[in-house]
Amino acid sequence: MDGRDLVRSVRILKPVGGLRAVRSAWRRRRIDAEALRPRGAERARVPGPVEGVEPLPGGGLVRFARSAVRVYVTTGGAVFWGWDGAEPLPSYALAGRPPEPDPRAELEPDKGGGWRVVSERVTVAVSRNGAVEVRTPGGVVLRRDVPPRWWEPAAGGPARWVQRSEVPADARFFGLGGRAGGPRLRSGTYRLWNTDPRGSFGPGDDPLYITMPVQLVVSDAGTHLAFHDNSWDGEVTLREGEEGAGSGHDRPGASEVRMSGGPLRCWVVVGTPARVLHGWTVLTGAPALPPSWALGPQHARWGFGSAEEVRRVVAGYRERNLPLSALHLDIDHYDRHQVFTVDEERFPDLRGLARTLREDGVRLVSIVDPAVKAESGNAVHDSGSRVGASGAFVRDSRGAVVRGVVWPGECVYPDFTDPAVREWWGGLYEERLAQGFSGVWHDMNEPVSFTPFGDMTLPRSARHVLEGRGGDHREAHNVYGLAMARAGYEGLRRLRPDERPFLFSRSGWAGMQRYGGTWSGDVSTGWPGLRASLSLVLGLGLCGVPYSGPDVGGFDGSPSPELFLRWFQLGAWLPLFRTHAAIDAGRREPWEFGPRVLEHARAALAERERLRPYFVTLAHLARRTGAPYARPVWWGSPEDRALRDCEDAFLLGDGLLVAPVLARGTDRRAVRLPRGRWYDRATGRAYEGPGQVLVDAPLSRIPVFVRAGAVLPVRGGDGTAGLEVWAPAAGRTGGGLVVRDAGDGWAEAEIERYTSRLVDGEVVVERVMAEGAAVRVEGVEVRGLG
Ligand code: MIG
Repeated sequence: MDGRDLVRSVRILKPVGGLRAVRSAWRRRRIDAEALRPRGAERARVPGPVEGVEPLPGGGLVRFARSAVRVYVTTGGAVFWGWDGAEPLPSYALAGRPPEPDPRAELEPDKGGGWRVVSERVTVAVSRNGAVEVRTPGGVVLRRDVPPRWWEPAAGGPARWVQRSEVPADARFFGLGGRAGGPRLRSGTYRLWNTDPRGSFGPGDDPLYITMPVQLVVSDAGTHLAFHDNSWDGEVTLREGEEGAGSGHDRPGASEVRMSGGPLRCWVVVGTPARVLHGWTVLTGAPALPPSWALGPQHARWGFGSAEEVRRVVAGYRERNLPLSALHLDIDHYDRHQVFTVDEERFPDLRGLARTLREDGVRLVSIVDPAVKAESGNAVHDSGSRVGASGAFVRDSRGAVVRGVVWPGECVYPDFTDPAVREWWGGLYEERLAQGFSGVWHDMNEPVSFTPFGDMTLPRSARHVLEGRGGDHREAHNVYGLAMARAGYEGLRRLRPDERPFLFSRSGWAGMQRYGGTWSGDVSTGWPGLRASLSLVLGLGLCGVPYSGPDVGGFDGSPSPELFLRWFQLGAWLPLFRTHAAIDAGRREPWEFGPRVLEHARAALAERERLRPYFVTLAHLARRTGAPYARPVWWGSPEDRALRDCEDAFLLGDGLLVAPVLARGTDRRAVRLPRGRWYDRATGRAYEGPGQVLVDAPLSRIPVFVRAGAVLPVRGGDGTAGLEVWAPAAGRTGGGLVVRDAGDGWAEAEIERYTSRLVDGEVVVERVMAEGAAVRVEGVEVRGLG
């Protein structure tokens, strides 16, 4: 533990009683030492030489002297391989049944005594000693796994393994869940263990709350996603390659995945970035569609203190005519920090408060923590103790309920990997709905138990049901938040079947998008934190989780007015747009930073409101295609190497490019544009990409560009729907998709398709109807002409 950790722990432990936490940490250490034998002597193993093959649907089984690998291609073009009998199921990541093997794909001999499966979109080859290669249909190698290696403890127990892979020398890595130092993942080691970083984090802190063995690799040869479906503690070491400047001495990029147990199985999806994300959501599920109010501005704070303060804050927005869609209540509205309770003294009539806010168009969102106060008399504790034969709470290897320390004091932890526990827990949200809440915010679900030293989580030996298979926390830890999200989402669906749940969760794993989104967690206040918050949103989007956003203004301390404003201006263009801060941090209401910041924040809010229909469209498209709202600038042109290294701007859907200000004292900034014509949305000036341009970035706004020809759905100040159209470049056409808000239920909204073209110096916009007929749209607002 370094000095900073110590300071952080003291800050955390003071309010909950340090002694208890120290005791709990010792208990954890003792119980793990007793239950988890040291690994002792280990035997190393590699597959050895090939011995035979067995054709099976979509591919086959290749047998080696000391292992076998099942490999197949699915109808959607995703490739699966699993060693030592590993199959796609069981899996926490997959959405139900895995995709079917492609019946046309067959195992055939490959050069050098190996075997391969050729399909329309991808070829996968297994060499005679167990290397696995993924190639494009043209035969270019995208990824080459050397034969894996296992270490088996002689005394029994989980085998650990390592898988080394090579990727092209020019490749860039992205993903691995939410990483603060990205979005481009530099050479280094990234741990796979969901972690509360204690206090607040910056770009150098790793791992954070959401880790995933998902890597998105972009190179000249193509884009691919590799997913090692294994939830155990592990680490990934990445090394970016180097090109020998034509000397022929390229050093390939490398990935080394090390897992401390669990299956060695891998999914690979290849194609354009859009294809890859689509394939990924076919595998792991479509992102939940947030209700449209969740795409509006939201405000939170730990420590609002009382109903009066909440009313005062909401009135502050209304008096200044600032839009506000939702207000979030943190743990301080609970009765002594206990989940599913209300402090009746400070919030005497929460239902009434919710009702009046709702009349003003403001919804209430509630924090939900997983840890339950270990005290009989606590209703959640008592009802949980009656679930099934042994109760809902995680037990240790001796059968005693595991106790940790969180805000309410000594706590127990629901085992969300048990279907019966999920069902019980989901039912508890009835109380939240009855209090008038419209959505939930899951926190502390890494899960956290405060400790002054070591890992702030449950003992590694703690037992989990794991859907009936049984296992321990080493396997369950990383999917704890995911399983909690499932419990909450399914509970809300049962309780209120006509409304789409609004849920976002601090921790999670591959597939969490099925249940909702996430947020940055406790990003530290400062310019580095601002940068880290963009990294998280972009990286998570590439892992299939499109809805997220930072604590605008940073979690701790007090941002300078300038920093707050720049954060606010970025947040306004991200899916979750929420101001939030810690109990001992400065204020985050936009009027707290002086009149100038207020006016500029007002402008950012107005832009957000104007583009709400665009955000609604992007939410629908994310659900249907897996494409995140906020995408790295290389999304449409991954072959542009300069764009792969660009981390200070992003695309918002197909139409916009947002270039936030991430440094102090900026009034101009360089922006790297993808190919094509782009307009500065504020000045209307046209720029031709690809290339770098220098544009104004005054305090009043951040640079936002529109793609020439774009058709964007907007909402006028009076609430009327309209289209904002930007002239296509001469000889080019443009267009856009629009999906309108169909309410907060489950009605399927139709996709409207628009095209734009130049006819005699005039922009013609047409709506393409189902039968291919085109209907001219009159009266649109066209910009960028001359
Ligand atoms: O240990 O509920 O990330 O958003 O305000 C801190 C109090 C617990 C951490 C969350 C933060 C929230 C805070 N929580």
